[in-house]
Amino acid sequence: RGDSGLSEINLLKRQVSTLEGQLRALQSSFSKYKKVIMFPNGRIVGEKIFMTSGYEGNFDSLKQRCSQAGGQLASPQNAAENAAIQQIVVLYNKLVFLGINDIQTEGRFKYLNGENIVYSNWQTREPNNDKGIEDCVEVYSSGKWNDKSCGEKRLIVCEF
Ligand code: 293
Ligand code: CA
Repeated sequence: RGDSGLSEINLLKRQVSTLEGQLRALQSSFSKYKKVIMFPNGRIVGEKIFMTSGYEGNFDSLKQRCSQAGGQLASPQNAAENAAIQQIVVLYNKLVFLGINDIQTEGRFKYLNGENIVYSNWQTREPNNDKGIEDCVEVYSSGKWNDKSCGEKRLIVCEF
């Protein structure tokens, strides 16, 4: 070994340094592409991406469209995620439907996978199941939630 071992280490050092440079370039490029691709219809919160296409429809239609795109209707699990959805509501000046409903059991709001919700941001005196027909959840421009009839048409926001 001796000399040949040392030159092999130096070769590896040069290769690592080259890779570090390439990784930095890729990271800065990716950071820019993220901004470009999110403008102006999407928001990134941690690992989650919220995106609207501007489409409006009833709950079933929105649910189907998100699923078709390989995502699901926006289902905020914390205040930061809810704020991202609120920003889209404000930007489009249109209320959205979340991937949350109490269709199965009145008063027990669940995600589309059937699990009970872990976060909520109800408007005061909501959910009120007005006229007994409100099983879906819309987001106001304040970010607050209201239960609403699933047959109403709202803006789509999917999460990926
Ligand atoms: C009632 C009382 C209103 C409330 C409304 C919504 C409908 O009309 O204060 O804003 O229900 O909950 O979803
Ligand atoms: Ca309501």
